[in-house]
Amino acid sequence: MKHHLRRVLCFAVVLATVGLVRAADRPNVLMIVVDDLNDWIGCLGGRPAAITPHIDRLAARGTLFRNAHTQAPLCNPSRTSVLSGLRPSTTGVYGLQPGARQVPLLKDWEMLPQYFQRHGYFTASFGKVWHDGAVKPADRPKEFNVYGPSPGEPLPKQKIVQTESAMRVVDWGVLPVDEKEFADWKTADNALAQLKSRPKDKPFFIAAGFRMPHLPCFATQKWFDLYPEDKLELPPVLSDDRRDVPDFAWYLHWKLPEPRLSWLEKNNQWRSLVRAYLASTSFMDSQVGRLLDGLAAAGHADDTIVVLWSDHGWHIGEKGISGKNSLWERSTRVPLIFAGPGITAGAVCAQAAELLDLYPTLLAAAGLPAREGLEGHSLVPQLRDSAAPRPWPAITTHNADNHTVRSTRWRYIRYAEGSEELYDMATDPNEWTNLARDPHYTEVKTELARWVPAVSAAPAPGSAQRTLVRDGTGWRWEGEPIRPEERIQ
Ligand SMILES: [Ca+2]
Ligand SMILES: [Ca+2]
Repeated sequence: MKHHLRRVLCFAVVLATVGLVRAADRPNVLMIVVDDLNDWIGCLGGRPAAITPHIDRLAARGTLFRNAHTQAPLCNPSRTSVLSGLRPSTTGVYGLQPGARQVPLLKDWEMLPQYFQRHGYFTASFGKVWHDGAVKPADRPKEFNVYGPSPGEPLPKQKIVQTESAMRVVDWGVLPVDEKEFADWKTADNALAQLKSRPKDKPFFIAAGFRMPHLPCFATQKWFDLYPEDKLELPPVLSDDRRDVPDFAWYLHWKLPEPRLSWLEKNNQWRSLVRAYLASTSFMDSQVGRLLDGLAAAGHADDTIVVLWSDHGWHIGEKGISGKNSLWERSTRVPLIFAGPGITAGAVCAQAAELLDLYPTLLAAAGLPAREGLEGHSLVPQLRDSAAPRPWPAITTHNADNHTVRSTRWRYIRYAEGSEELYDMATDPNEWTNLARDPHYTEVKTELARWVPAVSAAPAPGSAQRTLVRDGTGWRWEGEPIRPEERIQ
């Protein structure tokens, strides 16, 4: 019996290897993308703690990567990296522009969903999967069989919070509308409808991209009620935390005082933004729940790989800023969860993982042929056994030539002009003490620095000008000031 089982298993492995498994027998994929969700979710134990029972139950039936990091702390470059399987330092996509298909290297590059489509999958996208505007309407049919709608949020007649910015999306608070008006509700609805109406002779790859908790952080009253103001916890911050970071970092990671955080402090609104971020996170989580319930109701709980990830994290006050666009843990750390056939339930992997690993991982987990030329590494060994060794750290890049390397224990940052930061994440999880100038850590830095990409591509044509120039005693952006819309992305 044992021999027989072994023979059957060997045969299955051979079939999968040579690509003879019928497409219809392959697992489906449901990819849930979240926008600007940091690690304040229940299963990651972040503080303050968001109430996220549905993401937590997905983690409980799968494998949670608790040291997962984005390759770029901004929507467009992060999503371009995930879907192409290439680093920002390879593509030169560091900013909100250009869209991937405008980059010569990526013009005809086979993106992750296209790879599934060529191997017999029906593919569909709803909500914000690619960054808004990254794919021109004429190109959309090439990216997915169905490039579904990506609704925007309902906006109140007037801004709820009169922030320093006139932009309508820089806003947060209770929005007393029917929940079904929210973009994420509609996106869940559209994905669930497609689950029913899809062609049944093919496995599916359906991607649903939620917009919350990206600004504007709106939700109905019941989600705010989860977080009574008097019991609200604020993130831990150290005043003058930036004293021991290089000059260059002051400019690359927002010149202080950062205008929005100053406004929050001056107007006593810091708590209100934290509360709105948590409330909109919980609302988004409820839509994850609707997707998971719909998948189970359609009979696909057991034959579908579900992967959930956020494009990058978010600061609300840590290191003196509110927002993203930094090389610190608040910006780089993201939720990353896989669940489904062949994936260990209830497992937590502490080793460093990159969103870049999604492309090779999903191919391997679905039994598709591996693809040459991807820069990530399959996480399937960790999906089988979360303790399986993994030599690679996670690397995040912010504008050309600024990199951070995150290992299980350390964070190392090296900026374009050579200055450095080093944090011992085991003893200093908030990254308050920069150890880079302490000669005691020279070897640690040398070991981490060898992972810094050897070549950083110049910003791809069409990128916004983002060059820091030395000016007197410090640095400034060439063509200052930083455009306000870049602050809110
Ligand atoms: Ca984002
Ligand atoms: Ca510090």
